[in-house]
Amino acid sequence: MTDFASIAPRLAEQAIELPSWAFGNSGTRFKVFTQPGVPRDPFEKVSDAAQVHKYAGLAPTVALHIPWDKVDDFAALSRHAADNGVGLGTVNSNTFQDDDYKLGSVTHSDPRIRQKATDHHFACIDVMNETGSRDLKIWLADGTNYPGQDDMRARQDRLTDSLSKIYERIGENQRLVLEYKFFEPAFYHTDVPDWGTSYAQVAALGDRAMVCLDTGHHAPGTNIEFIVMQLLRLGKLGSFDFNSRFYADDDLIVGAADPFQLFRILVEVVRGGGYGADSDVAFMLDQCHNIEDKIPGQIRSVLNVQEMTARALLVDTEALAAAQAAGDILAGNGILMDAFYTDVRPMLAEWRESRGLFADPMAAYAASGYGASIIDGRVGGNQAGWGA
Ligand code: PSV
Ligand code: MN
Repeated sequence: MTDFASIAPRLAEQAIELPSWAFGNSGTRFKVFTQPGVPRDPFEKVSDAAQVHKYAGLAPTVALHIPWDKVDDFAALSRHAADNGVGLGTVNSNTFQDDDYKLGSVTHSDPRIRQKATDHHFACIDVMNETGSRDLKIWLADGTNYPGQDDMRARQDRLTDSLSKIYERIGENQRLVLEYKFFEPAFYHTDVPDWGTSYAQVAALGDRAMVCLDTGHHAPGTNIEFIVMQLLRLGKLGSFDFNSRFYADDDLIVGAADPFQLFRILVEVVRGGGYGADSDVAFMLDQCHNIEDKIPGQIRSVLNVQEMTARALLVDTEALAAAQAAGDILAGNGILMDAFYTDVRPMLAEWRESRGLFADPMAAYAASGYGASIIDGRVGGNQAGWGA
């Protein structure tokens, strides 16, 4: 197997973007739980995200969600991020929390509502221009609940039309990334349910339109690493939204439900050139921490991705290629499993220390007192959550 020392330099190339919404209150449709110390505004969300980077050393940017993270002065938010050692990243649009969008947003049959949804994306691009963000990430709740409710073909055509208007607006150095999800909140059909639909839509737009793969957005049993391989092969994998699921869009800590799946995904990422300084594939988390502490939840998450990345980098690719060429099934499988079963945690701890980082980021954060300071300090105001 490849040894850790030879892959160590590559680990420094990793950057994982954090979602601002991971730091706000969240829950299920049954209950949104509040936690003491939760941010009251985007500035405090960025401060919390900066803690994750301070302790884990691999989460240098924060994704924004508009309008949840709308502020009067985005330059001031960018400065606040920089002062805390991080930057602002992807801008996520939101066309799923307005009564007008009950029957859809950019796919709606009413041109007024389609225009409203398109204008919202234009406003997101204005934010990107202020923050210097590269990616506009679009996830649509559009779909129907009943057969016959609307014409699926017409909706797909309206989607193409709206996306092309949005795409025309993005700058030369910006990208549009279109996320897919197979169900929810629409239950009969979803307008962008799968990678194929997202791919068909973005391929028609142009080079700066890519697919976003959210690991939680597939039917049980889907071979996600195959999709990763295919999108990388086609040059259309724009970004990852990492999280874990047991059942549906659970948004649990990445690597918690099925670490082996995360490993397999990262093996294909590395194999396909989607990892490292030369790749444009964005690694992001899209998670909520409904019952556990949010900042340590995010620290644990980025460490999980780092651990599985290290294991993926450890795969002896030469030996694997030889086994595959020889048709040696068990050798090929064994080479992959050797890397997967390597406990890289002690080596990562040493590697972190050698770079002036904390050997144990979870323990260092716990000892820092930051958690208690925000509980004491954030008194009054309205905590951020799914509406703000
Ligand atoms: C809804 O399913 C969702 O979790 C999507 O994955 C988006 O990326 C995220 O919300 C933020 O809009
Ligand atoms: Mn997502």
